[in-house]
Amino acid sequence: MKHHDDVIITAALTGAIHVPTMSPNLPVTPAEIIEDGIAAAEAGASIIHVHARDPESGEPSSDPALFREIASGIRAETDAIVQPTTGGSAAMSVEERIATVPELEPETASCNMGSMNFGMYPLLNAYDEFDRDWEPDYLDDSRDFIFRNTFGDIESLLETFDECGTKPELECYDVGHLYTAKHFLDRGLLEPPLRIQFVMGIHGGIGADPEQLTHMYRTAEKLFGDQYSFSVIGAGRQEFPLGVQGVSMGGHVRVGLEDNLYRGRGELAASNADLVEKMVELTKSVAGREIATPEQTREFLGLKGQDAVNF
Ligand code: KMH
Ligand code: ZN
Repeated sequence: MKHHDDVIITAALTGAIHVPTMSPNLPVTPAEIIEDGIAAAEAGASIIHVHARDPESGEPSSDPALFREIASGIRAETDAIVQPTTGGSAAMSVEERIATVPELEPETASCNMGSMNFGMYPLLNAYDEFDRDWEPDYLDDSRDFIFRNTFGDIESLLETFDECGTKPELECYDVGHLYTAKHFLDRGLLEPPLRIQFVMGIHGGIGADPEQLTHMYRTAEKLFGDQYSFSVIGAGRQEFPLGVQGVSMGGHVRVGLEDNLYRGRGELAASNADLVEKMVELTKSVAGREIATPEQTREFLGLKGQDAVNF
C-alpha cells in the first residue's frame, strides 16, 4: 500500500440507496446537498462524493444541470475535492451515469469495477409506510436489478476519465473486482497508484465483516504492492467499526448518509457533518492519526487540481 500518515476522509452526502422517508436529514435539494457538503468539508472531509436527486420528488437523478449546481455550489465555499458518482442509481443507463464526467471534468469520480446484484429491498422491512409513492417500488424493484458495469462499460468509462484528466476511484464490492482492476492496470488503461474503495456490506457484494475487510486488503497487497491506496466503506451499522479498522490498518475512510443514516444505535445522524465529526474523533483517539487536508489529498492522489475542473 502507498502510505500517507494522515487520513483522507470522504463524505458521501446523499447517494441513491436510501429514500427520503428513512431520514429527515437526508439532503434532497441542491441547496440542501450543497449546505451538507460545505459543513462536511469544514468537519474534516477532503473529498465530497455527490449524487443528485429530483428536488421535488427526491428520486435519484442523472441531470447534469443538478450536478453542476451542486458541484459549483460546494466549490464556491470550500477547497474540498468534489467527486461525482458514475454509479448513479438502478434506473439509469450507463450513458446517463457517465454524463457528469465530460460535463464537469472533475478531479476524481467513482468507477464501479463489476456488474452485480444490488439489493435495497431488505430495507422495506424496516419501515411501516413511505411518504412518497415511488419509494417502496424503487426499493422492491432492486430484487431484479443488475448493477451493470461490464468490461466494455469500464473500458469506455476509463477512456472518458483519461480524456477529462479525471482520476477514477475504483469501487470494489468484492475480491473479484480487485482482479478486474489488476486486469485494466496490466493493460495500461489504469495509471498507478490506484485509488481503491473497499465497499463492504452491499447486498449482493462482500459482507461487512472484519475478516472480509482483511481479505480485501491482503488481496490488494498481493496484486498491487505499493501501487495503490485504499479507503473503506462500511454499509449501515458497520460504517464506524469497519472505518476504524480501515484507518487502523493504514487506510482511509468514507462516511455519510449515502451509506449509513445512524450516528449510533437508534440515533439518526443529524447531518453528514455529524458522521464526519464522529469519524474524525475516532481516527484521532483510536488510530492516533491526523486528518488530511484537501491539498494533501490532491498531492497524495495526484489530482489535477481545482483550477482544472469545468464547474
Ligand atoms: N453506493 C456505494 C455503495 C458510486 O456512487 O458510483 C458506492 C458508490 C458507488 O458510491
Ligand atoms: Zn455513490
